[in-house]
This record gives sequence, structure tokens and C-alpha cells, in this order.
Amino acid sequence: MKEFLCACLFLIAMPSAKADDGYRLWLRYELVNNSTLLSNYRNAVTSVYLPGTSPSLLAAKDELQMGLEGLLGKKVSFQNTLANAQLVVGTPASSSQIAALPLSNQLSKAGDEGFVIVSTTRSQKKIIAIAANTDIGVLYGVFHFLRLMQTQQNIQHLAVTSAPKTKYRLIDHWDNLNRTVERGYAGFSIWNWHTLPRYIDQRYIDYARANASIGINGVVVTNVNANALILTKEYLEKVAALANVFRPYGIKIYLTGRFSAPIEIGKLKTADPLNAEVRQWWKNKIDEIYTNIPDFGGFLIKANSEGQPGPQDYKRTHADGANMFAEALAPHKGIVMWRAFVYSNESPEDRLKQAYAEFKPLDGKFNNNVAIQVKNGPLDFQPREPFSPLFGAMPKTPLFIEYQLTQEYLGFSTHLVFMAPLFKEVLNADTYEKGKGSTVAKVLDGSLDGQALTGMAGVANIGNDINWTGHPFGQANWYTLGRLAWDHQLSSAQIANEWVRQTFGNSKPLVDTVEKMMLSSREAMVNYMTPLGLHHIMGYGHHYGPAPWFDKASRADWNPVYFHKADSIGIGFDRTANGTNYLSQYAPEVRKQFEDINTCPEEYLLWFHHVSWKHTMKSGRNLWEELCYRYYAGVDSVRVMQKEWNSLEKLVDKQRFNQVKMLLAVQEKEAVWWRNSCLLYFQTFSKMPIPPSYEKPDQTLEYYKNLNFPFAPGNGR
Ligand code: GCV
Repeated sequence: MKEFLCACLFLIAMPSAKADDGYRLWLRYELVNNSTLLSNYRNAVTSVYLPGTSPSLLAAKDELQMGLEGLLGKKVSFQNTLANAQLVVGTPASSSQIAALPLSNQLSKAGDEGFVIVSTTRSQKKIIAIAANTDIGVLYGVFHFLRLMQTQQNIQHLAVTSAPKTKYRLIDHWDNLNRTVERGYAGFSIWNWHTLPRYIDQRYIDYARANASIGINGVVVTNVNANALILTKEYLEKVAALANVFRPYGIKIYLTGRFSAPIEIGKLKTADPLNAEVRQWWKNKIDEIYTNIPDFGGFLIKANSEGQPGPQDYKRTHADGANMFAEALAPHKGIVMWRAFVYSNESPEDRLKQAYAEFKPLDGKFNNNVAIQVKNGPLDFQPREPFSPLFGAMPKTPLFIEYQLTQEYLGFSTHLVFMAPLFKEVLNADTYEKGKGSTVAKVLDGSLDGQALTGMAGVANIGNDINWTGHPFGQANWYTLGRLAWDHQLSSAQIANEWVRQTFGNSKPLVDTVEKMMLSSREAMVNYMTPLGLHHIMGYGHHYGPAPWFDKASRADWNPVYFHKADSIGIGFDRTANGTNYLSQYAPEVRKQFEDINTCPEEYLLWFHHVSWKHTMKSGRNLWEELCYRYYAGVDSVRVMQKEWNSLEKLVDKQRFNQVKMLLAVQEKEAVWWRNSCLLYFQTFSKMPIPPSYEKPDQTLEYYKNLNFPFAPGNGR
């Protein structure tokens, strides 16, 4: 017996070595491998009272059962009354017994989607209550409770009240109807339009579970480079089937609206937003959508950007266009997310200035169910960008932020880049809209300008690869989006810690090492790709790898040479008053800091200034030496990550260990490629040597310039 017990304890203590394909994401519910904790958990939660039969409560029940049984390694019993239960779950409306618990104080702070998780007593018996004002709040509470257990927290004295800080928490898919994914690096689209609506892939349900577990409550299923066909009857039936799957999980469906759809599928002669027939067409179409999908969320629209049709084709404004949709959606409580990612084919103006120039004058002109969706930076999801000057410039308009989870400019799905530090950097940036402390986060959560329509979106990095995101660590970025949209005050370290524990396990060396890797990964990538404020120097079209020399694109502002402006004097884009004066779009305090080369943070230096190769940096090195230093430091950091990962071989399942090991090798190779080709190219201007203490580039600039990538993914429309 003793031997048997020892063997059991040994098994419990042993790290999970079985293969893991990553499909379960952070919802693995593995047996708790700490015996003291396991017995505490077993004592605390094996009998559950979860009344109610709504689809969301049933989803909560299923999840709790699956989660607890996995974590505890034993069956849990669901009770018909609270009397025998240790874990009580529900809303005051779902059970008078829950209504009688002393939770009203906390519940008053939980709002429509929040929850409370408290340790309390009933008839002198200790219980844990997961309660909310709504069924979906209960589901969120259940996921949070399971997260506490998966991350091995003490659950003896719980006093959690949690409510989301933004109302719309969205994943935007750039999925085409032919199942290619624009800028997608994890396989094909998970939406199988051929087998929908009758065949419901388990993957849709697991996708909904994953999103709900991190508080995502909206999904835009189609590409912003939109196809009008999605609005036809045949497709709407399929979309409705997805909406039915998502509904119990609190997730609404949104579509992308092709502005010219009235012409393409409606056979009208125009799509002019002020034309009565066009307006009626959209009204009818939107009414039709709502008969299929009563809780349809609304539209995300890319208009007059990169060749997409829009109101300006008819000399109308973005407000005219957005308000046409808004008016038709309003009776159904739908919203319009109108993208501010616009820049004109014709304008020679600094591309970065164009969104502000078009949208700022429209502040206050949008209907109240319109939000303007702004990319985090003014350009296009670069490894590092300053915050978009639209944040803080449109106090009368709700602004959503758009991040990009898919790694279009961040090494595709072969580079390990944890994006929480990138997201947080923008959230914490101070717009000075209303003086010091007017952070982007406060613009987004509505507190700065009293906005009720608040939101955060991430362009999906999801495809039909078995592990959803291609790189196992891509999952962390999806996770981060949800967690930050729920609570932008969470730190990057907290998010990394939670994610690692749930996704890989709780052993201390594992958690510490992986967390460290994750937290250093974004800066490593900035260093080996675009240090010191360089930007947009990637390969043309596919955006794979470095091509700072490229100058053949049809438009100037698609060429890397336009953005780095390297010459014999120096490098960088002058956006001060002496240059394009882009800086005038920020509040004076922000502008002042960036405008002075001595106060401009070095990470943004070449974003705002054309700087002499000989300029002395804070380190005492000149600019050229600093550039070399940073590029080499970037590669070194990847090599450190490799070593750190290798030290985890016994603590990570074999499958994912090997995957990440191989991917880090690819990343190292590509980091060297970025470093060598950028430095060799910029050296043709600086005419200064790469310091001899650094390893020499093993290829010539010509070699790098001649590389071709016909297989680079993600470019197909
Ligand atoms: C969906 C960049 C990408 C495009 C993308 C566009 C956008 O330009 O390269 O693929 O199109 O951003 O955000 O609309």
C-alpha cells in the first residue's frame, strides 16, 4: 500500500511528459500536480450547486465539470440544492438560494458581464460562491475560477469582484471566403463555408470556449478587404449557424461590410451613402441579417483605404458612410466600427499624417453607435510605433484600438514574440489630451471623455493548424488580447505568468524561465528587426524578412527607402517641423518631447529624426555603432532564449518542446539574416565598419538582395 501511495505521489509530482499538440490552448485542465493543493481543492469543490438551464449556464456547467474533473482527477457531483454543495454558482435570478446569499454589495459592482467569487459561510458551512448578475457573467466567473485552480492559487479566502473595463472585446479575422487568410500564418481559415450551416465542427465550440475564457465577446468573421458575397442569403445562413454556436458563450458575430455591395450584389448603379435607394438597400439588408441573427453585432468597415471602395468615391465623408450603416443598425442595437486605417493613393503627404487629417475634423459628426477603430500606431503594426495621434484627438468620438495578433511584421508564426509589452506600451502612453495622465488606456475605457462605447480588437492569428496559431507561443498573444481588453491594468508579467502556468505547467523553473523568455522577446525582436525607431523595412508585398533596399513599389510609401531615408549624412525620417511636421498632430507636451533630439526616447529616434551617423547616443557610442550594437544584441537575445528553452527539456512535453526548439532555431537564423542584411545595406551609407569584436556577416549584401520567397504565406486575397 505504501509503495502504491508513493507511486501515486510520484506520478502526481512528475511533470507531464505526454505529447501535447497544443489544441487545448490554455484550457488544459491537467491534474493538479501538487498533492497538498490537490487535496485542498478536492476538499473545497467536489460538490456543486449550479441551477438554471439557459444555454450560457449549461455551458458554464459543462466547463466546470470538465475543468474540475480534469484538475481534481475525480468526478464532481452536481447537487439539486445548495444545502449539500461546497461550490455555489449562479445568479440571484437563477436561484432564490443564491439570491439569499449576502452578495448584493459585490454584485452591484459586477455590472452586466462581471462576476464575484467569494469564500463565505452558509449555515456555518464554508462555501465558495461564483455569482453574477447575468448568465454570461456566471460563465466568465467559472472560467476565472478554473484559471485560479489551473494557476494553482490558494482558494481558501476568495474575494474577487471583476468587471470588464471595455465593453466590446473583439477578435477580427482577416479570413477570405475561399479560406485563405490575409496575413494568416497558421493555416487556412477555421470557417468551413462549404460544410456550414449543417455541419458544426467541434472547433467552433472550442474556439468559442477559448474566447469566452478570456472575455472576448465579439468576433468579426471576415476580412476587412471585404467580399460582398458574405451578405447574400446563402452565406448569411452559414453565418447564422456560427452565431448560434457562439451565443451561449456571450459572443456576437460581426461582419465586414463591402461598401460597394449595393452595386455588386444589389444591382444598384451607385453606392453613394446619401442616395435614398442605397440607404434603403442597406436598411433592408441589415433587417434581413437580423431576421437570421437576432443578436448580430454590426459591421467593421474598411473604406477608401488601399483600394477599397468608400464614401469618398462619391465625394462624401467617412461620417456620411459610417452614419448610413449606423442608422440602419441602430434599431437593432448594432454598432459600426469604422476603420481609421486610411491613406490615399494620390496624396504625396507623409502617410502617417493622413488618418488624423481625415478623421480629426469629423470628431463629433458620427452617430452614437459608431466607433472609430484605430490601429495602435500611425503606420501599420510595426515592431515598435509611437501611439497613433488620433488617441487623444477625438474626444467626442468613441475610439476602439486595433492590435495585430497575427505577426505580419513580427516574424510570421516562426518567431516567438510575446506582445503584451507592445500592447501595454501603447496603453500606458500619455496623450496629454486633458493634461498629464491622459493615457491611451483612459481614452479606450471611456473614462477620459465619458464614452460609453468602448472597445479593443485584435487581428486574429488563428487558423486551422492543430494548435490554432502555428507557433505555440502565438496562443499567448490571443490570450493577452482578451485579458487586457478585460483589464488593461494587468501587467505583462501577470499575463505571461498566468498563460505559462495554464499552457505549460506550474513548476517554478518552468514558469520563471518561460516568463523571462516571453518578457524579453519583444525587445529582442525590435533590436534584430527595427532598432532605434526604424520602421517598414521588410520585404515587399509578402512582408517576409528584411529588404531595406527595396525601392520598386508603385507608390513611394510602400518602399522601405522612403521610410528609413538613409544617406551619406545619416538615417531616419524627419517628422519634426523641419520635416513633414507629423509631430504637430500630438499634444504640445508629447510633441515637445519627441521633437527635441535630446529628449526623444532613443527607441523612437529614427521614427522622428534624420540623425547623423556620428551623433553621440546615450551609451557614448555613435549612431552607427549603436545600430550595430542593437542589431547584435537582438540576435544575442534570441540565442539566450534558445539556451533557456533547452534547459526546460524535462519540464515540457516532448512535442511542444521540439516544436519551440525548432522554431527558435528558425528565429535565430532569421534574426541573423535581418541583422546582417540591414547592417550591410546601411553600411553602404555610413561607410563605417562593423566593430571587429562582432561576428562577421557570413554573406554579402548581394546574396541577401537576391533572395526570393515565392512560398511566403499570407499575401493572397
Ligand atoms: C487587410 C496592411 C496589410 C494588409 C491589410 C491592411 C489593413 O496594409 O498589409 O494586408 O489588409 O494592413 O489593415 O487593412
